[in-house]
Amino acid sequence: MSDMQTTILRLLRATKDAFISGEQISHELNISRTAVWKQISRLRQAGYDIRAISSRGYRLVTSPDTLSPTLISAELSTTTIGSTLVVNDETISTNSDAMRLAEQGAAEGTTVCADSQQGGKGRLGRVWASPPRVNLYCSIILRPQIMPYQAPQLTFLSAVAVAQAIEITTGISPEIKWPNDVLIKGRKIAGLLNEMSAETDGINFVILGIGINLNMTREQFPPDLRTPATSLLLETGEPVVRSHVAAVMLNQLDHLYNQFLRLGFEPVRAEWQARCNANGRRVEVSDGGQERISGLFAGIDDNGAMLVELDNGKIERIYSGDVRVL
Ligand code: BT5
Repeated sequence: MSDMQTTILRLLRATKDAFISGEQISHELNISRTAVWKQISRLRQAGYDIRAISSRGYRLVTSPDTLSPTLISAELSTTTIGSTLVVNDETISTNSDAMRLAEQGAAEGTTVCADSQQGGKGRLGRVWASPPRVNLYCSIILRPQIMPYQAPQLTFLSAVAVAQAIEITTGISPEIKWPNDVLIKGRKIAGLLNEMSAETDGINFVILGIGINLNMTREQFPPDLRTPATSLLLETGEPVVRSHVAAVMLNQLDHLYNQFLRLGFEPVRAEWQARCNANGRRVEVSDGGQERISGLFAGIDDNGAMLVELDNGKIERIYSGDVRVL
């Protein structure tokens, strides 16, 4: 896609549901109105449905739902994230791809997305269902100068970025469940998987793996999920443009990451906690075995551990386990 087409798309998107006149576009790009018309025709050939009314101008009705670096980059306003953007048709796991690139020295911000994954990874060897052409699967390489114990803080960063992106694109405010699930009405819409390479005194790199269910239909979910799941399509009844959601999420993540580097974990913690589904509630935590504790949710600490106030007033720090909000 040419720079001109990218700018025209940006202008069309900026006017949302309204029309933008051919004159305004020709003025912004400093080209003739006939040249605008030619570029619009090319965009239509590429699958964009653009309505034209002679007295009012142009309106973008729908965009093609391909996940391409050009479509995503057209909407990126980032300084770090997406500096290099790779989109694969299919892969085993974008986290594994990003890990390989990072080991070969890929720059901070390098982002790998895929249209489908054959071996999408969850935590603890679990599987992330990754059917083709409907969702977002992406992994981002970061090289922050922080200590290894601070790395879990970055999962909270991506949870907030995903929640904000869903809110911006659909108006729905998702909740976040400690440590890494993004939920809508208690159903999981996104999962996050951080992996890292570190020495004792510092981090080589962190991979932020992000999977968001966008246009996935009920039939595409595996029948044996551990927890109820959903997609934006199921929640709103409308398909979303995947490259748009991807760009919005990467823009939010870039903003949060720069804020994190400047100001530390505190602003992210505050934003995460405001969206947490356990605020003011009792929680029960099990370690997968017999051990269970319950108490009042009391926030997260600097290491990302969940704080639970037991009935005797003691604060327990939880580093892993399954949490149920009572
Ligand atoms: C996660 O694990 O939630 C982390 C998922 C991270 C996926 C992204 S996609 C891009 C990147 N590349 C990868 O290979 N992975 C990352 P966990 O908390 O362990 O949850 C996994 C559990 O969620 C599974 O055992 C299922 O029960 C359920 N699940 C699987 N696929 C799902 C889906 N698409 N939507 C909702 N739930 C799902």
